[in-house]
Amino acid sequence: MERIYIGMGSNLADPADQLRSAVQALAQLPDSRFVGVSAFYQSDSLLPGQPRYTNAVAAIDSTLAPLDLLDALQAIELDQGRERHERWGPRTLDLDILLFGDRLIDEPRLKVPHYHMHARPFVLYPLAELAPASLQLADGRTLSQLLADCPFIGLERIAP
Ligand code: PH2
Ligand code: MG
Ligand code: MG
Repeated sequence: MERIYIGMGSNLADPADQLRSAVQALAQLPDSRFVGVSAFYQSDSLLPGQPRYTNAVAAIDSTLAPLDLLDALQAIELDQGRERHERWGPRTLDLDILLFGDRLIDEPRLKVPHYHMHARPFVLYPLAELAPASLQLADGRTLSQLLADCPFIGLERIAP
């Protein structure tokens, strides 16, 4: 079993409800055990002119291969009405594999650790609710060091 952290985001069609449904779906993944989910956090979109996002992080333990997990997560996104038009467009549900054990994955379909997670407050703060502060990311920095460089600005923590 490897510990996997999954970033969740939504900015369409009742985002908090989308995240709650996603949690139910993650709990049904084959060959996996659901570990937990952070609180939900609201923030403005990185791209102007889009609705505000609700984000959270979930943790699972799994023996699934990374690309099999990616397939399963994309199936959940589609099931919840995800449509891919433009990159970074508004979405009903986005499920991103942030960390997969201590693996470095560089495949055309999947890069882990997730690009940009190191500097996104809406990823790091929910992640910190589930992961130890000593967690090492690929560049050798710990989660607590990354948080120190990532002020809690523009985030609103809401109950799940
Ligand atoms: N995801 C994006 C673009 N902008 N902004 C917030 N606040 N949260 C997101 O998850 C997010 C975003 C594309 O992945
Ligand atoms: Mg994303
Ligand atoms: Mg994504």
